[in-house]
Amino acid sequence: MEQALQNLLNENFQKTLETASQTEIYYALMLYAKEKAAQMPKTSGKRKLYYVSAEFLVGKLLSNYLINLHLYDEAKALLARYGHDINRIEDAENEPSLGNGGLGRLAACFLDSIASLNLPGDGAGLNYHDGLFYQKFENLKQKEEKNPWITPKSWLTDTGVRFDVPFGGQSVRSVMYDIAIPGYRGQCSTLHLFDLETVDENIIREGIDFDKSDIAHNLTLFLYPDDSDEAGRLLRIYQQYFLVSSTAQLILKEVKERGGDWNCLHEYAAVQINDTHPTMIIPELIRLLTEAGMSMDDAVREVSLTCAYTNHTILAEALEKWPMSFMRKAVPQLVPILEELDRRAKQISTDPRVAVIDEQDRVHMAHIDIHFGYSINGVATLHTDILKQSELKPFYDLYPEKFNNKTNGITFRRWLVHCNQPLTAYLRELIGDGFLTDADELEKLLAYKNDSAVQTRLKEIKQQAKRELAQFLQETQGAQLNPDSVFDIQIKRLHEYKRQQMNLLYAIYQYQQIKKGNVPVRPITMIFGAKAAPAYIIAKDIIHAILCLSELISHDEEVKKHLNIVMVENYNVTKAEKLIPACDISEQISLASKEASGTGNMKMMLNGALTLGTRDGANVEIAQLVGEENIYSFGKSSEEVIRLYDEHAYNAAALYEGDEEIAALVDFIVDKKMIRLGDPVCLGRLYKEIVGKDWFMALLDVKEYIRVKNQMLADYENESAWMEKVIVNIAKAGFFSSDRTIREYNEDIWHL
Ligand code: 26Q
Repeated sequence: MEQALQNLLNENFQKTLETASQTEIYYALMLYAKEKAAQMPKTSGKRKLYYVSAEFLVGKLLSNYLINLHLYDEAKALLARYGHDINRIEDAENEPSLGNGGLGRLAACFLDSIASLNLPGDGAGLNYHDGLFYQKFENLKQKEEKNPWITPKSWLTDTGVRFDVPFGGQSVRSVMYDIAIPGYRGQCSTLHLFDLETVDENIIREGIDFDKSDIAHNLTLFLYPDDSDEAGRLLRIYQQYFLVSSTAQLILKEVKERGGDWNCLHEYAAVQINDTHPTMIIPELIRLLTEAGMSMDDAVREVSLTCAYTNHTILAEALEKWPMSFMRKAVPQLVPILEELDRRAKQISTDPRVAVIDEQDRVHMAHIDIHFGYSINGVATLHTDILKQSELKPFYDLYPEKFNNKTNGITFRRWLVHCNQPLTAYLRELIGDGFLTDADELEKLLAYKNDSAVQTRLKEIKQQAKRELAQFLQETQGAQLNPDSVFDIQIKRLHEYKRQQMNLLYAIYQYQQIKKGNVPVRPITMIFGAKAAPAYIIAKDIIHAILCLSELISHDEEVKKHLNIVMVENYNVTKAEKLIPACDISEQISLASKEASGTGNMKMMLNGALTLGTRDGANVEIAQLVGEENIYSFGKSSEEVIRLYDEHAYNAAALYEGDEEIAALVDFIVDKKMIRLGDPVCLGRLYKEIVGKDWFMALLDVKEYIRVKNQMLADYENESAWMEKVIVNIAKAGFFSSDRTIREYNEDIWHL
């Protein structure tokens, strides 16, 4: 490695390991790792998987490559000999901002597992130049800025492959870039990222503003452009079609190159549709096959045997339905196919709830997937049950055999080995290396749950991670964290259903208690990390309220000794990797029934945090695995919540008016102390939303939440009892390895 790096530094920068800057060393390592990955074998097999997704939140790649190529320790030692810390070298890498949250990170974990399990499968997505926006805080508010990440030398490789993508009236060209995905002790997969040949970053104006109708230049600039107007919504359709048309052409090209026959496409290809964003791949494949001479019946049958769909949400507003008028404008060539699919669906059932095109002339993307795909899965047991029993019940009655559950997972290579090296090293010392390829071996740790030496050492590893996080947040945003306080962390996209606002009410509760002289036994650090969609007003108001309270406390000498509120700027994968090892209390407090699975809950458990959670998503499975005594559950059940919605029986105003304690918390949002610091319009709007509507029922669970969180804080003081629970949580996390999830996808759906 040493000689190779010297050569690369010399060729590219006329430098040596002695003279190169950290950035130059990063580039040399990148080129070296890229070359090594290119030499890895690629799995082949008759049937190949295409995982199609609008998001791939891969995170920084250097360490991930080095770990999976088994070069990490060598690189670290080599750099140390030249006076460099590998972590500082990694700082030079930009994080690709190709995703937004759980669904995108899941896709990245899945690619890692597919490659590590030697399955023939690649990912297909878009090469957004500015990705998800960069979040800045200005005047205690979120401000969006562009987030460029591509540099002249990067992990991307231009494959030379080009496709024409026809839109109504014009045609654009896609360029296929590849990123290699090396598996751990496995082979190498590929992430194909399609870019627009004529993309032009110069059309971006102030912030993230640009001409949304200029599709010949804007298609691959941003992930989820603001879709609050028609031009923005049309752009989303253009983007989706650009992705699926390129992918469909790639699939057919590869099948042909491998000597396959399009007439039995499903024997050569499996397409996993990651939420409804790539759904148009179904009509697009049918269009391409019929244009090549296949009959409509044959094309529909083959495509239906090829495509499978994963549902990630039951929130009505996230279930995509597009007006047919948009489709006629953006993708007129698909319209006859969509109408044909609608006719066929109506032959199967006349129930309007399962129509492809509804009475208002809107096309329901999920309905296409279910009628014309061979599998539909939810992402946690509870979520799949809700899909079957309520959300998609009419479909379950039609096609019970298509429904299946695949509880999400995470790759331990990134979420343990990479992000928590001290914990990994200690686990290897205790239970050997086996857990790195067989995650269930973590259960060997159970033998040590009462071993005080092990508890002490694990506690020390946690303390070290907390000190490192404190230092990082000091350096990056000037925050002062006390590593001896409890670290209570909620990191995820900002959404009302995830209830950051309920956590804010807890912060207000603590603030008021301290003001009354009831100080907590130990200082508490409440950490938030979240981006709000640019057009999601209330979500931005919640961020503003959190920042106002944080500001208020930071100037209050009396309170700040006991309570510190920190909102991490621009929360992303890189920051998650620093936050997760430092977490004591993992906040998983969504309104029951609304969080399909959650994956942060799994990452924090694996890194020795205890969950404070509702009985929602994968929290339910965590509770089953660790036992009720090793998790802090609270809140109304999903059945109760679903009943409240069905019967329109939830009344936030009544809860507010009938309970002085609740009222005191909510009122504080518009207290003079807050108004003096913040924007009265935003704070007033949030107050009104909670009192008048509270669609995600924060007031329903807030009192029990406060009680259980206080119990948790009290329990934290009993170190050995706490650490025993921590050990059980780490030991039981093996189930949540994405290797297990991917094995299940392959056995039940893909059959590769
Ligand atoms: C839809 C229509 C218009 C504009 C945007 C969208 C849109 C964009 C992104 C809808 C949904 C998403 C992302 C969803 C997501 O990340 N879901 C999460 O998926 C995780 C992986 O399965 C789960 O763990 C989380 O529970 C779920 O919230």
